[in-house]
Amino acid sequence: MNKVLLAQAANEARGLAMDAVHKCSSGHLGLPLGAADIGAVLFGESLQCDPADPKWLNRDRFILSAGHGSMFIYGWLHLSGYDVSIDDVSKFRVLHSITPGHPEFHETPGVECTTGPLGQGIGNAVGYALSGKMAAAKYNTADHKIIDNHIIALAGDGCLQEGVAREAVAFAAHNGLDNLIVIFDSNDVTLDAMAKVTQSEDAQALYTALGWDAVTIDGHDLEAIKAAIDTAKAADNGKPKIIIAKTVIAKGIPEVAGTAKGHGEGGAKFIDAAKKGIGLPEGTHFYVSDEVKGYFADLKAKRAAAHAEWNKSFEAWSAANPEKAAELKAAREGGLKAEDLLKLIPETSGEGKAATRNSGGEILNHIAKAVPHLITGSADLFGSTKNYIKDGGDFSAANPTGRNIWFGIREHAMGAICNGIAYDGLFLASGATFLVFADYCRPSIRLASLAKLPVTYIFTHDSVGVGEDGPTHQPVEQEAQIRLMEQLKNHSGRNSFLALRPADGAETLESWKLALENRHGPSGLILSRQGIADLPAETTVKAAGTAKGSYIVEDCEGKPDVILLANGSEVATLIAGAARLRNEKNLKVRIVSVPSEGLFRSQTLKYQRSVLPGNVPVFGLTAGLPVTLQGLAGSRGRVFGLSHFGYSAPFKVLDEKFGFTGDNVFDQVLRLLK
Ligand SMILES: Cc1ncc(C[n+]2csc(CCOP(=O)(O)OP(=O)(O)O)c2C)c(N)n1
Repeated sequence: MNKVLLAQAANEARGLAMDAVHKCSSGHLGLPLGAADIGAVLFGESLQCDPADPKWLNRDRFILSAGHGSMFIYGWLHLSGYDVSIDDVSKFRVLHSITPGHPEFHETPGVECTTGPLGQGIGNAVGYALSGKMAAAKYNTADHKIIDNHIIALAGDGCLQEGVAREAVAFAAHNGLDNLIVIFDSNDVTLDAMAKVTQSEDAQALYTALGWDAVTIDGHDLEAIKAAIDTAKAADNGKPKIIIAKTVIAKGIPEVAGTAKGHGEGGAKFIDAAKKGIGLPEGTHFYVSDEVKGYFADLKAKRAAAHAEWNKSFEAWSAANPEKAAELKAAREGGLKAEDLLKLIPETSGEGKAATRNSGGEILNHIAKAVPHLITGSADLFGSTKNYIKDGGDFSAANPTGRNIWFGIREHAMGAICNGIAYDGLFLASGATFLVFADYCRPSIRLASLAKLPVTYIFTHDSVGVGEDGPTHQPVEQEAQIRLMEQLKNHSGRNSFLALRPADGAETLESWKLALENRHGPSGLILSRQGIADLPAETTVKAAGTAKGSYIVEDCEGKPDVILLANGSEVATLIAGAARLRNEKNLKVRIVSVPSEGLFRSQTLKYQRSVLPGNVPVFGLTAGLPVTLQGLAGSRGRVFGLSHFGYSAPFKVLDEKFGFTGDNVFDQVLRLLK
């Protein structure tokens, strides 16, 4: 290792961070300066990567979990030869630059995750590690080890304090993810204060007790850093590794180094002297020396050569294992043709008076047979969420090809881990819990939406129909919250989330298809606990209608007197009410199912008007907050929903008490039409 050169590179990386933060008068200096020596060893020595091909299958994945230190990764990506120019670095935090305030997936070559919300990156790294273990077990052969890499995450006190990280690190150890290395930038400082104000655990003892290999080093000693990484990489011992690197935050700016003032941009006013102090030529900005440029140019060539060697072995592997190669290719390209897959599913699948969670489980099992890279998991609720892949095996250290992930009671980590799997792009991940606990995963769902990750969330027990478990377990406001994400566009201008609440087996089948085809962001399947009778429409009508987000389930001759609108289990209740309205009041009634308002709003205006013409009063029924359907019912319409928590009682009792009956639909509609 060329220590002199790497120490110089570390100081030049510090200089880049100082200039970038100073130029835009914002951002965080503490981590890029404090962890610069770690960056030098990683990017200048230890990372198995090819800057010319940031998506190389066998690269080490580097995750800056502490995303606020984004100038760390931008600086090192630039220095090590990724397609991040000095001009890009100088445009830190400028609109539409590839160097946004916090790292964003898709925006910058070499950025593996969108990070910044602390702790998520640890969950993502665990997801990457799971994906890596699974891929290695699935694709490596005795003759060819095409996947032989590590996941390396850099995290601070903030990430490791977060609950999502605590869940994820326990999961990682329990599942023997020894391909995971967390480097803890342990600088004893957080944002407001010294870390001792908010934490007092012994990190080495804590992680050791959790089942990690933990080592504490001087995070400015290049040799110690390299030795720790080498040791961690070499130990295939069933344990994830944590390197607790003691560092001085904002090292290089003496006025703020080692204190909370060093965390953000507070040190920026001292940078002229600081740059001089670390040996950068006076008066220069965004300075990189010829020596450092030369070193990294050579290294880039060496890395490309190593990649080329690997390519040979990959080609030999592909020739020897055409089926595996085809599967890997299909998984990486992601061009899943759900239409073709669904031909394999018996037509009757999911039909009958079934709970949509049961139909969903049955459908998932059919799809799993056709899509070998589809995996799923549950937060200790497989028995209820029904998404267990029969004959798929359970993922564990001993069985890394198991397709069922036992996340434990760790919903938030489940979300972040599924995101990590999706970032890696080798497996299609889904995770399940009760709808009411979607709240526990929401920060990860938000990031999946922003980062356009194709994760499917399976949320069952979708209403007060949960019954006896009572208000703690009965979702009311959750659907409305999730549907807000349907209104939020991602950076490609598409709905950032696809929320589907099917009303029967046929709609559930179509919903799964839509979720699998949705490669542009996450999808949520909102499924019932209780049995629901099939809707009266033809299966083909239901399928085509679900694909449009909303459709007419039952119509009348001519212009309707009223349109009844709902999704999920409430559609069947509308049908009961409509029968009385027709028979007793001779009303012309149209019934509309709306599994996804977001999808419906994406249809042509003509289609939307053909379902909801705008000149007919609309009555909406929802077991959620009335606002869930108010947008579709319009100001002249009326939505009957729940505006309060539920109670513990059998669901039939609650349906009567709260008015989820055909008779109440009858009364409410007459009131609307008065
Ligand atoms: C979930 C979340 N909460 C709060 C913040 C705001 N925040 C950014 S950095 C930080 C402190 C992080 O401390 P540490 O990881 O020790 O970073 P360091 O001070 O070493 O840079 C906080 C609270 C955030 N980004 N994410």
